[in-house]
Amino acid sequence: MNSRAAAALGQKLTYIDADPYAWPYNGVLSPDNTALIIIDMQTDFCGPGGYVDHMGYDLSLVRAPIAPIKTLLAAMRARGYHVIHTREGHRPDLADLPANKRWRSQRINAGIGDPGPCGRILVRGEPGWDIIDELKPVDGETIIDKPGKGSFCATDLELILNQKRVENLILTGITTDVCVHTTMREANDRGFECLLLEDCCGATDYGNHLAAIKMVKMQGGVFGSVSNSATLVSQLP
Ligand code: C5J
Repeated sequence: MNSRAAAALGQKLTYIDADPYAWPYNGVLSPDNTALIIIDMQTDFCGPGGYVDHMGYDLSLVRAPIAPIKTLLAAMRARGYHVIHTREGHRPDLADLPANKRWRSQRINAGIGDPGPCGRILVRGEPGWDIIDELKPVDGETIIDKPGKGSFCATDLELILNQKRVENLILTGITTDVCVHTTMREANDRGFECLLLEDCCGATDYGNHLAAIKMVKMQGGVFGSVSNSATLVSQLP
């Protein structure tokens, strides 16, 4: 819906304080046309013994968004917004795992499909692939299983968003510079109006997290706009 149509229906326009522009661009923001997307909050990406832990990265960086997402999720569930969770992972027979992705993971001792303390790394159905307890989906929420970094590649996410008439996407999860960024870029190219919440995402390197946020803000908001969970919750209709 555009802002003129919203005004004709007597719908109040709402803008969330964000950088570099107040979001969404047209002020049309409601639980009907807006979804919270929580990307890859799986043990493999933020839990002990998972994929990221295998690679030796500092887990505190990827665990930092858990508490803010939990608070945000409760607020958005209470207001009736659409909630979508994603999980990166591969079929048990690894038929959807590109050979180069497997090779690169093996090089750094975190072979996708190999056994580890949380089961086979990044394999669907294994304990490490599951969404962490703090952010478990509830009935009625959409779960997207994706083999890649972007949530639109080889999934039915776009079809589902279109069926639900979703126009605005609020992006959270891990990692800021990889799966969150790729998803935001894909969504932006498809015409979705995107908001990245900087305290609700995290990367395996803090400099990369900051750089990924900075990239969004270039060119007047090249992929959308950036805010934080406290601002959003206080201004959300
Ligand atoms: C990565 C992700 N980094 N969820 N996945 O491989 O960002």
